[in-house]
Amino acid sequence: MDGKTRATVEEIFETVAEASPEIRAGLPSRRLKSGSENPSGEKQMAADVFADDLLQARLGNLDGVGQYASEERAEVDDVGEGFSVTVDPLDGSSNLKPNNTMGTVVGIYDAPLPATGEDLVGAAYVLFGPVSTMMCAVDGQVDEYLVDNGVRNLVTEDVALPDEPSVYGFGGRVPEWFDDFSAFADEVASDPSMKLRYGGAMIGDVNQVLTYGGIFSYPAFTNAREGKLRLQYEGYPVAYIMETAGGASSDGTQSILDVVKTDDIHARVPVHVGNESLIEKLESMLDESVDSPA
Ligand code: FBP
Repeated sequence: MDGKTRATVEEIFETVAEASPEIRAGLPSRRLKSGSENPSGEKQMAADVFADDLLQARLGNLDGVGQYASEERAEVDDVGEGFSVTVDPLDGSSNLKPNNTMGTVVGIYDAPLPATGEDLVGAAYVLFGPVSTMMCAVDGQVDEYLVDNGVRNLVTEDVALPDEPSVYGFGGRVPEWFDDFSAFADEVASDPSMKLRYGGAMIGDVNQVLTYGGIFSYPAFTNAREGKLRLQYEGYPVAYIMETAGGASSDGTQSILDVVKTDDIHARVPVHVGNESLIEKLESMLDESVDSPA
């Protein structure tokens, strides 16, 4: 990766880190629904809209950013010349009411949006837990930072997914899972070394997997084969982070990074990320089934 690309990616990461205390400070007074829906038809929280507006203003203002897109706005914003940035401003915002984990997810693409997984030059997420942390993936390496007053302080250099999986979290309604995914879930759950850890915010659940080893899935459903999570804002960035940390990703049949994009900036994708052994097992069990979502 050339120096200019690296510098721009780091500037985007720094801008997101700088905005994060403001996003966090804006949460207590914005725990109510905004009264509007996002382009995917979900009720927006006032906090979703606030975080989106703040990030659009900050990231859109950077010299190296050409496009800004977010889960909370219908169209891609052309803001200048340079990389395209996708944002899920508050991933897991329904966790705001019960005061559970949530975060901000960012993808940086060297191509106009919608882009492909191969166009990613960096991805990151901020996690609002008891403390704010940030996981940044760029140039073949993932680093974890503590975010203090908007400044990133390195805590773990070159994060590597633990070899031995120990936690799992599977999203959605169990009766709507395909039988083959249910069979896989049963097998994971019956492994005495595996514990259920599920919090309802993708980024919190993925961070547990990155920390302890294991698997997170938000699968295809019998009534929604494309699953729930969005390819450009959630699927590609989280797959990039997990694969850079030595793990694997899948939409059920292939790496999420190889999923072919469509013209829909809000397209969805089944998401499975975690240890390679579990992703291989998952793909083999989905392959064997006649009602596999592929
Ligand atoms: P938002 O970005 O709109 O919050 O949606 C994403 C998400 O909250 C994920 O973080 C999480 O994995 C999933 O939706 C949970 O959704 P549900 O509670 O409907 O299963």
